[in-house]
Amino acid sequence: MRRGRGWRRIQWMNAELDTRRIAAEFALDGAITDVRTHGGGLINDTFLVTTANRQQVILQRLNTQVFPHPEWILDNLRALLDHAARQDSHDLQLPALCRARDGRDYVTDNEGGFWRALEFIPDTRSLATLGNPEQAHAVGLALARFHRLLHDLPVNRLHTTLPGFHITPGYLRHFDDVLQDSVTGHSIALRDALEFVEEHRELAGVLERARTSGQLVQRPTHGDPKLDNFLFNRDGGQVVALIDLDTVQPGLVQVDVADCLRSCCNRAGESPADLFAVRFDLDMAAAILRGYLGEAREFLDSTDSEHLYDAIRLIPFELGLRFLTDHFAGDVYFKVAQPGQNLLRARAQFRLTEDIERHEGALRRLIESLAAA
Ligand code: ADP
Ligand code: GN1
Ligand code: MG
Repeated sequence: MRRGRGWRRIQWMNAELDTRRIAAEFALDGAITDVRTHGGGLINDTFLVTTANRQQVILQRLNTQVFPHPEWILDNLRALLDHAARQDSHDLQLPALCRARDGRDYVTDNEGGFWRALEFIPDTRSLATLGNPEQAHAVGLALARFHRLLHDLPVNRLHTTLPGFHITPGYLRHFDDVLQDSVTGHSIALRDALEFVEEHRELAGVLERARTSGQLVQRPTHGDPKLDNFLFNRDGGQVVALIDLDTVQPGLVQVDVADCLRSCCNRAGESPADLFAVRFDLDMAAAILRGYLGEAREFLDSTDSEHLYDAIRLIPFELGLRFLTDHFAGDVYFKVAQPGQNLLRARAQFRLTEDIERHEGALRRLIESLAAA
């Protein structure tokens, strides 16, 4: 049956009413005056809620297909916030959890939805792309401050909220399974992407081999430090907060650094209008690494930095593989605005990987000189 515009409007109004009802279950200051969708994340649903007393909170429905135990996310967040509160001083704000009226810090709905609300950090902005190396330096510094804040939190205090996250060989196995069951015809774009994966199979295990042989250790990590999860002050000169803490779990700090670089140094974005515009911006990378490594001495040793280049090359490949798998699987994991977007995203990450490979010598020299400084 074809549904018209009127039907879609009713659906939208019902969804808005449901969201308001959920928001009202949190202990907010004043009556709710506005609820609107917010941000452009690919996994959860985010809303900005405003009350008559001008309180603002971020209300989120966590994606329970992706996070099998959403309550573990809150356990981790509490562990992280308590740990941060015990430090004498730290230079990074983290969003506090809002209580629900029943005293818990989450609300569930009748359809199995899992909701939580966070304090809105005011007077900030997130950037779509980095404007200059000073901003890049501020991002690197903030990520190092986050890692430093957490490095003495015993890693076994954290749940693994997302099993298999950033374990590249596991993504490759899943890709092979999905591809086997797929009936999609193979266009030139698809054939190129498949060929890229074939050429990079060996790369997939590079960090897992280092981890299982004991060269790299797991520590508390952010898991998703892409550019829009760094909140800048109004003039865009400093990072004041790091948000989107759902993937905080045991992992490799090298993966965080690499994920941050693949997001910040690709100024054409994740769904570029022109694939040929995708580049790895070496100047931005240098500024981020300078900010990060300058601050990270307390918890990084030389073996840690030796694996940085491998991680920087691996993570865009891994993300491309995840996007490509989702394209074959029917866009079941990453939200898309139109069909084919996950294929475009995959191709963009693969181009980024290629550009990183072109800069291998320069990147290795840069890391070595900054780590030795
Ligand atoms: P997602 O997991 O979907 O990426 P985020 O937690 O990153 O969701 O939130 C989406 C966007 O909402 C962010 O990029 C940011 O602009 C805004 N946002 C989220 N949390 C806060 C907060 N506590 N204070 C201010 N803005 C926030
Ligand atoms: C997802 O939730 P969001 O949009 O911040 C994904 C990340 C990817 C990112 C790519 C839990 O992050 O791993 O790098 O999309 N998060 C999860 O934009 O899978
Ligand atoms: Mg986000």
